[in-house]
Amino acid sequence: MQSRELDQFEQTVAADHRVEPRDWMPDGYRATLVRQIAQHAHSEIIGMQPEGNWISRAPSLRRKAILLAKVQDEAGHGLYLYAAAETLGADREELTEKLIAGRQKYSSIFNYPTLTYADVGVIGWLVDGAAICNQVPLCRTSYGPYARAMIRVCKEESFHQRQGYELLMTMMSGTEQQRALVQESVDRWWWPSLMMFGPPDAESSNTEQSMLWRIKRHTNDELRQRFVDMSVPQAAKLGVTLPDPHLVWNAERGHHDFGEIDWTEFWQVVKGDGPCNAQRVEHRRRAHEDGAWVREAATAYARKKEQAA
Ligand code: FAQ
Repeated sequence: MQSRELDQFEQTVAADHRVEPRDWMPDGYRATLVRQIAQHAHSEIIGMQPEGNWISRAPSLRRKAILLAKVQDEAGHGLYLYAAAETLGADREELTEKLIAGRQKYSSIFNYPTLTYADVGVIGWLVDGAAICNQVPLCRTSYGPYARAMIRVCKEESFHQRQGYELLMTMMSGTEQQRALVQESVDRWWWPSLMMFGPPDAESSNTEQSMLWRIKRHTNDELRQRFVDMSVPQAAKLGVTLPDPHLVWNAERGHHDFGEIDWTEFWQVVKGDGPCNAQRVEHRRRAHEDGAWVREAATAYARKKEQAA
């Protein structure tokens, strides 16, 4: 016989109410959330690196200020998400150690290099665009603290996407060379952006259960399709070509058809063998070690305050 607690949990999820930290929840639900939220937090923190690479070389003070603010926002998103994972009993220090040891994942997209300044605009447009597509439905995810964190994160990501698109619009109305830089960058980032949504549904080990628990509200392929349909008119308005000869409107389906994603490349990157995996993790490890004195000082200060109280 099913326990009263499980009944109550299932009713909460079925009624689209939120599960809160003190509520009873199945172990698998808790473990899935810790896995997804930790990966999401790690992605935000590692995701600071590709764009951070251009802060010192932004072409004007205005562009530098915008980029600094964006990268700082990503740090903030990582912190909300680590805090959400802590409400499930996860330990932040342990999560960071697992990331550095390669035992927890982060999004494949951040293992590609940022070779030109146009990449800053294209990351804003396509990577933040894909992130929004994936995360807006997570504002209705069944776990309360994650859903609430997503509301603020999505507002900021939308702003990021607009700044990327505005940067690209400016470059596209510039010189021939600037337009060529944008096109070259779109050619490199388009396919990795489609990979952000995860493996095809048939190979997605977690989707079915996560949909039943209403952690995920749409499948990987549904969200990828939504992103393609959203990006095609944006690319046309911008004046760039998406690098896929099979990309065509299918009136019957009411969606764009698109070419086959290179899933061999995707799994290679996910398993740690992408162009920048080693560099990204090494940078994170160094930053963590360099920050040890700050954590020690903050802990000592908190202890002192506690004793004084
Ligand atoms: N990269 O069964 P599924 C951002 C793994 S934030 C690496 O389909 P699931 C903001 C997956 O973990 C971007 N690994 O998995 C920003 C699983 O492995 P596991 C991050 C991937 O969880 C913008 C295995 O493959 N966003 O961009 C990837 O149901 C600009 C099987 O996959 C989030 O994390 C991948 N792309 O669905 C920052 C959103 N895809 O753990 C800076 C929340 C799959 O079983 C600059 N997460 N894997 O060993 C999600 O929505 C889901 O976790 C998915 C994957 C959709 C990513």
